[in-house]
Amino acid sequence: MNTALMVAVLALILGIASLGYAVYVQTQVSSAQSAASSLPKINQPVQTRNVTIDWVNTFNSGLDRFAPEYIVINQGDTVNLSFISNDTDAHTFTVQLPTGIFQLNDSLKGMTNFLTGGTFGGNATGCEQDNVVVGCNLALYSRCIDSTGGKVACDSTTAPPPVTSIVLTRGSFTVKVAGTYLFYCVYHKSKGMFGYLIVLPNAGFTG
Ligand SMILES: [Cu+2]
Repeated sequence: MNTALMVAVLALILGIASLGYAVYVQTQVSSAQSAASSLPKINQPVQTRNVTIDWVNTFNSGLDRFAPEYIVINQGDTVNLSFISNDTDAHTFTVQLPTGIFQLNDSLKGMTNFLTGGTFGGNATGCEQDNVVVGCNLALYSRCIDSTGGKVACDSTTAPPPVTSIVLTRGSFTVKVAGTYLFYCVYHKSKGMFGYLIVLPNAGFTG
């Protein structure tokens, strides 16, 4: 088999595998929705939930994933979200809510933009809450580690490459409409870096 044919066959196999995964996830969500609709509404006081979500390489596949891939809350709940990344690629947590886009952007100077192959020249500015641009607070919550294990400023020009970043961004949102919302990374959505925010119908929410 010549190289071009092998590449084509491999691409086909990978395509089928990723399509199968997407169908599997959708099937799981659809069955979850139908299962939820057959249950009585829950009746819980609204609450604030502290949720941490990480970037991972699932099963050493080399593919970017969120961990966890599901967040389950009750209608009316507020989520205080912490989004952690220790990759050299940039990642976002992005979700379209009824109130607008909510986005945390774990991108730092020196990180790779997967979509362009370029490198970010400055810290992220793409953080939004209810469609309004807000500060990403990256400088406050991030730290970078150089090759000797020492902590250095993430925008340090003296930090020897490769620099491993541990980035933490925080934000909060409230969801008043029950449903299933897709969250994703704008850079790696096509590679499967997405998950679902499930908001259960809640009679205890009267707002
Ligand atoms: Cu990503």
